[in-house]
Amino acid sequence: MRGFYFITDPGLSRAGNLSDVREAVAAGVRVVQYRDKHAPEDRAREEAAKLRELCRGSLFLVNDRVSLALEVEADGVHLGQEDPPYAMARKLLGKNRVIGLTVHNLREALEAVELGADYLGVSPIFPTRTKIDAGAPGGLRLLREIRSRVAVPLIAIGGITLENAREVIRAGADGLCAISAVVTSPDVRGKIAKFQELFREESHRRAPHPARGQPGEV
Ligand code: 3NM
Repeated sequence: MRGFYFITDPGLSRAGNLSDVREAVAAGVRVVQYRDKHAPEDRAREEAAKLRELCRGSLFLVNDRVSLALEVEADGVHLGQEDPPYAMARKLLGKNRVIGLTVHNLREALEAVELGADYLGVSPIFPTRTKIDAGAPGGLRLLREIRSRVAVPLIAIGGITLENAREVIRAGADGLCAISAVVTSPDVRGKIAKFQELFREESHRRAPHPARGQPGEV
């Protein structure tokens, strides 16, 4: 889970989901999430199946749509607080698939860990225009607070750019996602590579976390 976490956004993308995911995989991204809140089922199925194939070497997750994840043999799902409840998703997906949960505060984070979430999306860190209902930003303070209490991987999201990513990593994020900063770029691969470079630069200065093993471990 360490490094850049890619999420599709067909509304913002310059080149489209397929191209973006190809570029992300070429940049060495280890986790790709297919997120399209509006695509009708048949189009979503067609696209997710193609993305699944592109992501054979990476973890391929589907946002929200558990049955779609099963149909295309995704590696798991990412669920928000309003998406299908964790227990139902776990029952359908079995114990080997990954389930990530979005959390907005410490209480939700502790609940998510208690439920058995494989990783947490901590959001939004900074103000974002990409998700209108993202709520008030929790800032780096929220990330540090959750980090101090939780050992599962934390993926930071919301308003992250190349300019603020380093402090997000330093606050304890294992991974981060930047949607608008990446998919609106004419060079998706190059942009992601710059985020990956920050992780490499920062990994040597991270102290080992007793609950998480050595820095740089995935
Ligand atoms: N979820 P950008 S914020 C997909 O807060 C998503 O749950 C969020 O986009 C949440 O990197 C967000 O352009 C969009 O700010 C993040």
